[in-house]
Amino acid sequence: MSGKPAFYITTPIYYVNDNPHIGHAYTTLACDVMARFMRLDGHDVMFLTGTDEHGQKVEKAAREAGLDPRAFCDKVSKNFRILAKEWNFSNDDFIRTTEPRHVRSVQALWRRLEEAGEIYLDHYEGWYAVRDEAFYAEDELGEGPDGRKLAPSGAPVEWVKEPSYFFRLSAWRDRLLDLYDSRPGFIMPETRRNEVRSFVAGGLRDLSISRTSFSWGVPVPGDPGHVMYVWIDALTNYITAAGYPDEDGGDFRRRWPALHMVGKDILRFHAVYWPAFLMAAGIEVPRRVFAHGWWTSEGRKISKSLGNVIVPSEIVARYGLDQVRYTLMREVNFGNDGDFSHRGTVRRCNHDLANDYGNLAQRVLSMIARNCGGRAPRPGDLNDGDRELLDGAYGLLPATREHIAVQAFHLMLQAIWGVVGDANRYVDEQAPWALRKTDPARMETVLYVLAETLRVLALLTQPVMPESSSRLLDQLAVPESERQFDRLNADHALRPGADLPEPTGVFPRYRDEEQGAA
Ligand code: ME8
Repeated sequence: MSGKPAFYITTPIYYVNDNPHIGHAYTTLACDVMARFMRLDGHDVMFLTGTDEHGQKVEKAAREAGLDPRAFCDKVSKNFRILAKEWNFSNDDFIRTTEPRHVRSVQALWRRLEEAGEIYLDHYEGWYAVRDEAFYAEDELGEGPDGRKLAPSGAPVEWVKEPSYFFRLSAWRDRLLDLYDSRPGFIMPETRRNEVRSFVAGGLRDLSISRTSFSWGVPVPGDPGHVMYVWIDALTNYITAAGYPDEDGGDFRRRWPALHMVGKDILRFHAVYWPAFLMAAGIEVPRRVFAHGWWTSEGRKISKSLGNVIVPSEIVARYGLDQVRYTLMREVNFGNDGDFSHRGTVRRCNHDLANDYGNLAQRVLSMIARNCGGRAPRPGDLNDGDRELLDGAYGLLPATREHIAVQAFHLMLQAIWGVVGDANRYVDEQAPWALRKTDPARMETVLYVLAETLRVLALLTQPVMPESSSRLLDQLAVPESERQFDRLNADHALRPGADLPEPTGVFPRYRDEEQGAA
């Protein structure tokens, strides 16, 4: 067993009623960046994603596709695996709720809750939205233009009346409030925490956790006429993948608890139901639930009917993978809503990547190739300006760590780009091309300082842009074994005189034929 601190991060498991779109890619990307950062920073990371395959919504989608639910799930789940490959996601596991390991786990959790007296059999009568897989109270509903009742999400609801097992959620109100109050970082961002807190403070109803009117789900232990409510099934995936129900053997105690990254639409399930289930079963609650914002496309809600669904593989083909990864992580303050637009993406590709970062690298590496015989420059004594740039670069590790610890991906990138800007100003001020004739020794020092700054930058951009950063590090002859964050200091600085390969550009400009480059 490794002595490194463990870190476990999860994406929601996605419904297989639909193919992956930008929203799914976004959540998983945020987790991937976090997982990559923590791995590079010496943690023993587990990063989980997967698919949510049971319930009425999936059963209905399968029927509409003319397929048996299992065959349908196999087919769509595969598309999420393909997405993970296409987007270079580094997930360590991919869970499907139809797998035997999960069925065993969720039945074990159910039994645990039953033994603890947290489950009772009764009748459910009320509103249900299949699209949300959620129960709603009368006072939560609105009305559509045709007078039909709608859930707050806009999903149609239907009246359901059937026998059902219930979880004693109402009894957990005060303990949930204590949890939110004693651990302010449990739900983030803070505005979302306040929303959840007031929802819970308003009182909780017991939760219906089984259904009898369809069969595509995990059978309730001892009463197979019922299948479990899809959310108790789905949420349990997070402990299944950590090894539950083997709590004492295996990795469970080391892995669990996790940081759950979710969209704001499913915060209530993660921040209310899930910790209540866990506390009731005597299992530790998650480390944190972070709810990020919602993407629109060119200012409009993304929906199939508007025909503006953003297909992850299409934007990658158009702008480049690392370009899209960077744009999504930079364009929006993580936690807020954002708009994905062609203009915005081109601006990020051309301005931040091609001009600022790419051009810096290209200028420095090609000056080194031309003027230092293809070797890393040999520095003389450093002056204050040289040291200032390098100190700024080395200071990025503590700064980015702080941002990552609160999932502020945009601030992490802003901090890194602060040093990119400093380095560009330094090149202009120092004008190494002029020093070539007047003071070649000083030119070598300046180019060395820049190359070392680039090494630091390329190490730090790895979590967001793994492929491009790796190409930059190759051009600086940094071996794969020296790309961990413990190398982000002067003790591991670029070796003067090291052979460097021929430089090539890493961030091409995006040229828009119709609209001209932005
Ligand atoms: O809710 N902007 O699955 P789901 C940002 N199976 N993120 C978006 C988005 C958008 N426009 N659209 C979707 C489920 N997402 C359940 C989860 S977990 C135990 C079970 C992302 O396929 C966001 O993360 O409907 C949202 O929470 C998730 O996709 C919903 O995926």
